[in-house]
Amino acid sequence: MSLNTPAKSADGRQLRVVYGACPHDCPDTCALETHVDEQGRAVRVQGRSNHPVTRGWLCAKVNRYLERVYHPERLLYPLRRSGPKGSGQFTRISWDEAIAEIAGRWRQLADTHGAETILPYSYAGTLGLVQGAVTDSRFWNRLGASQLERAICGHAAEEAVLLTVGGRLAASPESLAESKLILIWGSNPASTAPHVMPFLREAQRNGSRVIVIDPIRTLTARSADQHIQPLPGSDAALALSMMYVMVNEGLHNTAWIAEHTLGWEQLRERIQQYPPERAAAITGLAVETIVTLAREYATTAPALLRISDGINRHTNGGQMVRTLACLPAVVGQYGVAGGGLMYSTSDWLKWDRATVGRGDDPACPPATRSLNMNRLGAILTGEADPPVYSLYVYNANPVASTPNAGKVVEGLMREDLFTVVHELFETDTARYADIILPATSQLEQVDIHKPYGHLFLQYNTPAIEPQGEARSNWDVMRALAAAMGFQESWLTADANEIIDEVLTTTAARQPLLAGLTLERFQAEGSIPLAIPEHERIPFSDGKFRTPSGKVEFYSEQAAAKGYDPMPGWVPEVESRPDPLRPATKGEALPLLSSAAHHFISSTFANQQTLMTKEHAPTLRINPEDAKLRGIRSGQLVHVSNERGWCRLVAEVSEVVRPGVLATTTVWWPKFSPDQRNINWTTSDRLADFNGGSTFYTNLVFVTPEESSQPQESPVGVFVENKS
Ligand SMILES: Nc1nc2c(c(=O)[nH]1)N[C@H]1C(S)=C(S)[C@@H](COP(=O)(O)OP(=O)(O)OC[C@H]3O[C@@H](n4cnc5c(=O)[nH]c(N)nc54)[C@H](O)[C@@H]3O)O[C@H]1N2
Ligand SMILES: Nc1nc2c(c(=O)[nH]1)N[C@H]1C(S)=C(S)[C@@H](COP(=O)(O)OP(=O)(O)OC[C@H]3O[C@@H](n4cnc5c(=O)[nH]c(N)nc54)[C@H](O)[C@@H]3O)O[C@H]1N2
Ligand code: SF4
Ligand SMILES: [Mo]
Repeated sequence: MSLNTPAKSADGRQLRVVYGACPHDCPDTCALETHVDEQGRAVRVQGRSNHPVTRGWLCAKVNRYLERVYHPERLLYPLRRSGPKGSGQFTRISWDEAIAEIAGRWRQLADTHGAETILPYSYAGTLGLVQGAVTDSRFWNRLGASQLERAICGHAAEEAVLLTVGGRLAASPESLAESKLILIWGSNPASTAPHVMPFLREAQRNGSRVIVIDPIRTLTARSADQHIQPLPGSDAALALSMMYVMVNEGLHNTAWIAEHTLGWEQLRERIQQYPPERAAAITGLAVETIVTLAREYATTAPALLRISDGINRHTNGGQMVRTLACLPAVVGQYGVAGGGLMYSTSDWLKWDRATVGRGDDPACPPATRSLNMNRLGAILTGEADPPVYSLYVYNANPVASTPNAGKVVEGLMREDLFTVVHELFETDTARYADIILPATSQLEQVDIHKPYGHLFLQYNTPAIEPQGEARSNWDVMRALAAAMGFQESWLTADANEIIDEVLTTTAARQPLLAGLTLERFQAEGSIPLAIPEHERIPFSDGKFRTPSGKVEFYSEQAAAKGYDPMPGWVPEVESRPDPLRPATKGEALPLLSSAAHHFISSTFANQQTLMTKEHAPTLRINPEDAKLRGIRSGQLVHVSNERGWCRLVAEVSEVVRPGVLATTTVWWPKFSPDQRNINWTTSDRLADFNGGSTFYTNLVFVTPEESSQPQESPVGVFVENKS
């Protein structure tokens, strides 16, 4: 085991300090240090103090990382199902037995039905290069398994940004200090990117105003200078109307638009359809609010627009984000220090794709079909042809986290489906497995992490030995490759060899990696990308990565994909026809199920301390709507639509406006009432762009449970069901 620093004394004990990276799906990608005692036990995980974004502290979740690593319910050995599917009955087996059984089943499937009847399903358990991207591709390409269209999170937003400016480039959050106006639009960094918050506070101290635009009064909204609360799914209309005000008051940046954009005349026409009176009727905001916001945004510089993926999870999410991405161009704020769009830093560096996946290697069969992960339930219950006969799940918990989860369970119950789940815990998904494999935590594995919220790469040195017989994702791939008789060196290489190779091939065409070697990462842990000072503000050279080299208001690429080539607003597929009319008692209302402060998707939602802090799977409902339905705080409510139902604990609250509902996700079904969560109601319909998810386009009926009394401590609801 390699170590980053020699023995160091703390608390009177000799502790080793090991540098690492937070592996979770969070833009902060914190630099970690783990303190390990003489017995090889990790005693502390903390943020590295010399990292300019981590700055020595971790979030409420990862502060509790050791509870996760040493959790009494960690899976320690491979298991084989010994009872009916879903019964949770398993018997311990050896790794050799497990690998031989999986390889045997897959060989048989490949021979009889073709390898594309095998589907790997994974997402955000870890964002590491090796335990994520390489594991997601190499072995599966060699096998010829079905590809997974990884569209559950930000697919529509990514495409929207690419169509408009051609690259996901943003400045590092340190740059917020230079902004004079910051619009945080459909994003909740206080919970989902907490290391942005000190920079936001600094900006406020420097005189910047922070405006949050979110249907929910989130933690971020509460600390802002102004909170604007539009109806969900209406934001494209709001943005177009802001442009209307700017254009009609001459506040737009004509010179910049002329030089750097394509399709302004068409956009002008579109804008004229959105006078503030019309936008007010769509968004539920006052005309005055829209006009003032437009004027402030157009006349304050630098003005930064921050978005994240939350806002894209609607049936009109792609167009919503595309319209927002046009706003900075109308006021000429792209390329300005402290201005522009802060979405993601993902495209500063792209790992060399051919090395990561090896899909072009002659040993690999031709590329297979790609199945959209949002449709998992449908895929398993008849949509796929040929059917999927084996599902291999890792880095994901689909029974908790996919839309229309009831359908996923239905699929997992199929007797002719052979399911393998590689996990740290017996999640609701693992319960339906035929074979469960134990996975390592981040303290037990090697990896390197590319952030999407700042500009440092982080290497992760293992701090402790694997718990029990746990193995990393990649080590399982290597074992499966060997069992399948695949002998390519790129399937036998270990994690460090792969990192070395990917760094080398990527550096050959990416000057940003100059001098960033494996050895340096092993010694230093965290290293900034070598971006020259004058290139640190994206698009400051006026060059956009679109086909025209300009900001594309009009996008030929969008047209070719069958989308509206111009930004625009359409109502969500599920929406109240007249959202300003007070809702009647029996009417379905839109429900947002956004990120919980103490979980990351369903990760951490089995740690008692964090579950207790998160309180309960609640339904936030405005006092007006609650009164009409006879709902009191603490009472169980029945939440349903044609897809399914679940029960939540009511929280009557003004954090939502009348006619809008909210809950936080993702609670484990098995720790929820009736062993089901909100994803029994969410839709597996795809977004307007790129096959994206639509969790937040979800109309539900809410009724109080007749027999349910308000509970002092709703936490009991899930603890009771803990099995
Ligand atoms: N604590 C915590 N951190 C996380 C996660 C987590 O689950 N918990 N998840 C991680 C992952 S996977 C992701 S993708 C990111 C997500 O990070 P965010 O995008 O910040 O999180 P969300 O909660 O999905 O959405 C942000 C906000 O968008 C708002 N929103 C939804 N629809 C609309 C709309 O139509 N209009 C407007 N204006 N606002 C809207 C929601 O009310 C919500 O407050 O966070 C990452 N970090
Ligand atoms: N209703 C609703 N549902 C949502 C969302 C929402 O906002 N609302 N958000 C959606 C979003 S943005 C996302 S990104 C998805 C995320 O969906 P998923 O990617 O399924 O994320 P999690 O549910 O956190 O499950 C990740 C699992 O990976 C496991 N894991 C962690 N590290 C490793 C490892 O190294 N190896 C292996 N084998 N396993 C590991 C964890 O224990 C955990 O159980 O959820 C989506 N679901
Ligand atoms: S989840 Fe985000 S904020 Fe928390 S430690 Fe990881 S990277 Fe940092
Ligand atoms: Mo996500």
